[in-house]
Amino acid sequence: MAILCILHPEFGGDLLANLRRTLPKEDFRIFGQDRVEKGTVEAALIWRFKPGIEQFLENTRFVSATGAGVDHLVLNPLLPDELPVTRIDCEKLARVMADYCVAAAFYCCRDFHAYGRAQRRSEWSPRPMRPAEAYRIGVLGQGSLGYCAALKLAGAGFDVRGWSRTPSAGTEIPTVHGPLGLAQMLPRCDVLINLLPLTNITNGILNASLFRSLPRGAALINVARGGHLMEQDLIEALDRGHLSTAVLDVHSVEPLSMSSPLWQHPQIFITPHVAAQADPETVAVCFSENIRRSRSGERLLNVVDRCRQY
Ligand code: NDP
Ligand code: OXD
Repeated sequence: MAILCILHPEFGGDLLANLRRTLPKEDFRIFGQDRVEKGTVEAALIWRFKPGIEQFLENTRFVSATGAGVDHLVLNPLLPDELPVTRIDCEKLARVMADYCVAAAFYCCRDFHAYGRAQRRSEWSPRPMRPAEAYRIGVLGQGSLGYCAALKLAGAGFDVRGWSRTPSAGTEIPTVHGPLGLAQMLPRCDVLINLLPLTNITNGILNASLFRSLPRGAALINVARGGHLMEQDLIEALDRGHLSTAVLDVHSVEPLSMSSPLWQHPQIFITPHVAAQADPETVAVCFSENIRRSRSGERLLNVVDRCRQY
């Protein structure tokens, strides 16, 4: 039996080397590159679902995402309904994401974006400065990544609130939940950070109506998925001056098309989906543990709830 892989175009080579080191006896095949017999795939490891792979998944025991997000799998009607889906949920990934969120929050709050534009005009124009505790930050999603980011932002001095679907118990961050909680939180967010999973419910959540609920001058940081954001609504909110800045790491189409108006927008800062990458050694170890568990009939780790879609 083989392990079928679709790997990240840039970082996949490193992962394959780690997988081969961790599971030296396994037969790894790359989808679209290596020959694969139908019915011989024991497990699959997928960075992004590619149509056609489903025909090889009929005897497959589980499919693992190579990262934390599983929308490309669980929202895909081609993925067999009963196939267990696992994901990467590790502390190192959460820490790297939290670093990005803290950097992006200071970038917005200390006006680095405006200073970058002023520099390009050779313009010396100091702006008022305030300490971190003067800024209220809302973090959408209080899962592995959102909670770690919220903690690190609070540690940096920001006044942080979190939002989740269900009530969070025993958290060090004040949290609200559900639609009512969101309506209460948004008017007090100088910066809104999105760390929700993309599901049928959260799709398009960063839209004109949500932006209207934010205070004038608020900034948006989207590090979750491009599908959360209604891009035209964001551009309008920035152009009207209702939002000040947006930091976008994720995009509805990746790589972001050269013709996208987001690239040239003066209030948008773009990074190429690099907020956090699961460390290849950790992915290989987690996957190898699930192979062992699946063979010995034990419960898999980090199984996604296919009904909840995350
Ligand atoms: P988790 O599954 O651990 O957490 C999800 C959180 O979102 C939970 O708090 C959950 O609430 C909340 N949530 C889900 N649906 C809703 C809803 N309808 N309303 C309110 N809250 C909701 O996810 P992770 O923290 O591990 O990852 C989050 C996302 O980050 C990933 O799905 C991925 O898209 C993105 N990501 C981006 C990366 C990048 O480089 N840009 C890297 C890695 C991940 P509850 O607690 O009640 O269940
Ligand atoms: C992930 C990602 O889901 O990198 O891990 O986006």
